[in-house]
Amino acid sequence: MEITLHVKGMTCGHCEKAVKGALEDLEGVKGVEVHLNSGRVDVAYDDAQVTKENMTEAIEDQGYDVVA
Ligand SMILES: [Cu+2]
Repeated sequence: MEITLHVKGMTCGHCEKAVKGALEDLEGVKGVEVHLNSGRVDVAYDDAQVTKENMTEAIEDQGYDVVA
């Protein structure tokens, strides 16, 4: 499965790393690509192991907002 999340508040490489790292720490996440300029985050995942809600929580825990 693949999903694109729209994340608000990422401004630099540190933000990118924080979001990418938080997602990669989730069981079932296989790949993360962060597009800093557009705020898009592409995630490849196993939907038997992890949900969009899990990803949203992980990102929000880092201090960023998931807008879609
Ligand atoms: Cu930053």
